[in-house]
Amino acid sequence: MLDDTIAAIATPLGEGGIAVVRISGCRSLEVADHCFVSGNRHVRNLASAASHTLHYGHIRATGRDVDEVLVAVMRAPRTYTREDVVEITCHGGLLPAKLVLDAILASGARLATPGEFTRRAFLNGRIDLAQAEAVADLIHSRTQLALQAANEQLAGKLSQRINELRDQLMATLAHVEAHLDFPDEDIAPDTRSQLIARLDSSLEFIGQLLRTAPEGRILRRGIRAAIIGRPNAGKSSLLNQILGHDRAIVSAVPGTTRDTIEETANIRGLPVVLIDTAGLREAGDEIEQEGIRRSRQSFERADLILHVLDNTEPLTDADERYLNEFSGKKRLLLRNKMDLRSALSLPAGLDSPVMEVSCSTGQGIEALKDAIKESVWSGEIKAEMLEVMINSRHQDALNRARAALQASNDALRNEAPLELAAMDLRIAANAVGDVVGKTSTEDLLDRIFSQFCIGK
Ligand SMILES: Nc1nc2c(ncn2[C@@H]2O[C@H](COP(=O)(O)OP(=O)(O)OP(=O)(O)O)[C@@H](O)[C@H]2O)c(=O)[nH]1
Ligand SMILES: [Mg+2]
Repeated sequence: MLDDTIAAIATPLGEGGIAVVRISGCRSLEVADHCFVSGNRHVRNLASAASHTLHYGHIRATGRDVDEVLVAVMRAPRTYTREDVVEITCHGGLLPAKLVLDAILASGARLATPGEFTRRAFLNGRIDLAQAEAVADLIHSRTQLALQAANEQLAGKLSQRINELRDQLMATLAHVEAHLDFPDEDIAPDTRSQLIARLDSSLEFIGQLLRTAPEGRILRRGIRAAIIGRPNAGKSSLLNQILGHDRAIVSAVPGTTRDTIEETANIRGLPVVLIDTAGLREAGDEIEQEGIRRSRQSFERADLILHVLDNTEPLTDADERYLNEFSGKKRLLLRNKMDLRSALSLPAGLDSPVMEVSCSTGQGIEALKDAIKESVWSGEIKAEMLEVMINSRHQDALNRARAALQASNDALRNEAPLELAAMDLRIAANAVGDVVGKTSTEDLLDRIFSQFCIGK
């Protein structure tokens, strides 16, 4: 596969100032030369150009000029893929980029699959699998905090810790295996306890990595916060207030919001998908009832419930029912309309924090944002772990590693045959290696890189 040359449009499809067509592979220069006409009489062709230089000219296909372009020549190995790379900057818009790509494909390149450039960077050893995943995280990140985490991972902060952990396990394994070679000699008690201590410290480290998983999930996927409450409580007003613009219709008529509305807000660096819902009530027409059914669906999928209560009215039976119904969920209770006279008294012994806000004046909204962040961001991560935020694939691998390591540890403690301890240790080391892709199947790579865009 790696001896063919791939090409794709690397910029988003649509209208724009410029677009870039990227080519990678051992025949990149030859392919580009096939349709490039240099505008500089000192540069005969790209194949003779120095690395990391830029060239003006035209792309020609079937005897006609397709576009006026600038071509970047980057020779292996100092490139994104570690192969020869040519990037053709052409005019933006769908058509110029597409025609340039067609010309390149007609000259002998193959259309790249999603993420194939990054896949090559991985296969050619420029980055490991965790770093490749960080490229996708970086592209998809919606807040600066998420971007920062992606950058740390791309820089290899996670990989470094994983490699250290794996080295540690391999060293312990070597130690255990050394004893296997002399089956007649019993392993000395203090050697045994040293090995156990080593495994304990590896287990502790895996535990620390695993504790970053919830935060990693939040940064990558965001959290879903459903805004609930009875009609007219001010749910849509809350959405608008947090977003900072009038997204949802607000009116004094109960039952205004009928469908669920989803918008992503950046709350203290976390991507939070806010879901405004139809107010919960029994009455209402068919449309409203459908809206309420959808509301209920979104509560079930929510990570956090923002329950809006109307400060100007006493609690109704329905309010109390909802207070009980969602008591098991992570939630914040919002006493809204604090700018008006209070007629609401809340029952004692509620298990959730109560925030006082006014969605008209904005009072209490900043404190609410802090509370939202606090409620989902554990803050339990050790300072030195802030640079790593593992994803669900890493979590799965580390969980496997932990189970195997635990088994190995038990085998040592219970003085079971050393072969057993060694076998589990090897399983653990391999599982840890999976995070950075020390061993990886085509299947796994397909799954990871299919999430990329074409041209990356
Ligand atoms: N004074 C005051 N009025 C508010 C406040 N929040 C909302 N309102 C008013 O309350 C009414 C209902 O607000 P909405 O945001 O539409 O309420 P909702 O919960 O989305 O209502 P439904 O969509 O019908 O379920 C509107 O007239 C708002 O202007 C507040 O903090 N103070
Ligand atoms: Mg509403």
